[in-house]
Amino acid sequence: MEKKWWHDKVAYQIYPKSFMDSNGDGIGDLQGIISRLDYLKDLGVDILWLSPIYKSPLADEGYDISDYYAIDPRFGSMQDMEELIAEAKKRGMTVLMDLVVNHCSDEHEWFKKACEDPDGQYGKYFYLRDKDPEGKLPTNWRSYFGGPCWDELPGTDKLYLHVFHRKQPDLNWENPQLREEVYKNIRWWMEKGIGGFRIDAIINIKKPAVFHDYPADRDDGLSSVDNMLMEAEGIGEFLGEMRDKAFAPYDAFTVGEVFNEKEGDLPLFIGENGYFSTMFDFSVELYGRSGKGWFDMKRIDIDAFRNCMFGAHEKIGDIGFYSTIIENHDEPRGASRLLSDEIRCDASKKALAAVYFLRRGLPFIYQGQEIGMENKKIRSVQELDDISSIDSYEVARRAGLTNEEALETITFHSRDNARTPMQWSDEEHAGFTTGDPWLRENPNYRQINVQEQLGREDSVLSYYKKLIALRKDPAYKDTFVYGDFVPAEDCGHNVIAYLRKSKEQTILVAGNFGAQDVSLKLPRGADGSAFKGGKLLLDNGKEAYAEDGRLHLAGFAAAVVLLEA
Ligand code: TEU
Ligand code: CA
Repeated sequence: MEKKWWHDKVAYQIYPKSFMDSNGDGIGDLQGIISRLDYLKDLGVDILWLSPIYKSPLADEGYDISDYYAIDPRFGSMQDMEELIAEAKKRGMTVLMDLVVNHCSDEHEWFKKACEDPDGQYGKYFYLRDKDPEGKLPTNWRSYFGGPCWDELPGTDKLYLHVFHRKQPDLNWENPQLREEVYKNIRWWMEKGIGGFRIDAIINIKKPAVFHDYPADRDDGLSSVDNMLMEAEGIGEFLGEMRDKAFAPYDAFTVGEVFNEKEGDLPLFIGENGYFSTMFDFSVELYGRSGKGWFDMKRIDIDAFRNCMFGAHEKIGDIGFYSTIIENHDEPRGASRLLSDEIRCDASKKALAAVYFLRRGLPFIYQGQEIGMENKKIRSVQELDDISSIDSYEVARRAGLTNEEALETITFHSRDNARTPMQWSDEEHAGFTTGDPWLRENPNYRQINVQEQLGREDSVLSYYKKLIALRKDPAYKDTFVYGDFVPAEDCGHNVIAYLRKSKEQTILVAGNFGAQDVSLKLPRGADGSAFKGGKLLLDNGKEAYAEDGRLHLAGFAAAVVLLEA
């Protein structure tokens, strides 16, 4: 595999609205991020992905953009953005923007012009259809955030398509003029000195040639967007063109948010000269999904988590590099979803960190993950900000769940969990703002916060720093970055263990997610002789040692061991 500058890096996702507020209006902003760059540098991260900060009505918290060339005043100014890029660069870090081009905002001027003159140039930027006198919609597709994908184009006798919220009209990628507008914007941002993009919801840009209904899959008579996506062919033409015209001239680093690529498409997406540099491994996020809604999702346990991870590596093999996560701004907190109440503690949070972080791939840390932030209890539906959670609550109620049951589901799955203010200290509002935070903080900030963990040698934060340092240690880097990923054979219940193997080294990464002690047989080396023991490169404060051909792990222990014959 051709080596790239980003292969040995560590990435960090910032959700700007909740990261750090510099002016007391309760909303995180660019100056807030700048004020925490030293914290991020000290943590050891290199690539910063910012969720959208463009001008936006924030109907979907910035994933609805009304001007691709402007910063929303709530987050700051273009000057602040330039300062952030420069200050990051000074510290050897690079910034990624979020590229949200499946849709724009209904407050974008393109959409306004389409409303004024649907048959004109800008009408062709969207998917418009004539209204049926009987009120039948063009298709029965259900939008991701609930309800039909079609709404009235204001002031006209037409409808427009939106696979997300009605304030997020889909852009018509079949129109070459629209595509050129997108590429122009990408190049403009690259000229500003960013490192590249995280690419939002990109699989949705290709629709089937003919729009038609699919069998209804809920009693609302609608059908999941997934069915239409399955039928859509030829996304590669758009993605290849975007790569060649916009990314390649700048050698942009790109990470695709791709949920449902077609069987066998992985090499096209992230193989040699793929459409993107990398894409997220979402196998854990997809686990247990149900067509009925969040309330019907199957909960994941450690054994299923391990199977997802191992399955992903089997699928990708040597094709390319995944980006690995345990959470992001659309997901519950990893420590809450992947660690059940019985096993959640600092040691298991560290074990979770180790097993995902040392996989083959580019690790992303989501803000607050490094201190072990958790889901918050949602007490009432009025408290919810996230449009997707509000819809999912209603879906659960319609399916017959009680208010309490529906809230319990939402508490577990809500996107708001990831969006609560970053917990900097035990001061009021977690040190995030001197004003009223836009979203209520998690009350556990009194216990879980950066200030308390900084400098405490056995904190989750200190452990993340050690993990990052270990992955970058010149003595092992080649093995962690390019070594093969080989599942350990002897992985019992609640244990996740694998080998990272280069020509010179075999490193065992293992976590015990149960309270009982376990022991695993060490594998054989390349020459067939069994490993007898090894050098412990990192522990998590719980007893772990390799001896007499076995690795011993106390309850909740995690170990990274350089194996020796
Ligand atoms: O998420 C995409 C998304 O919401 C998923 O629903 C995905 O399309 C689906 O699971 C495929 O099976 C991105 C952003 O991360 C999210 O915050 C936005 O709300 C959304 O796109 C719309 O821009
Ligand atoms: Ca602010």
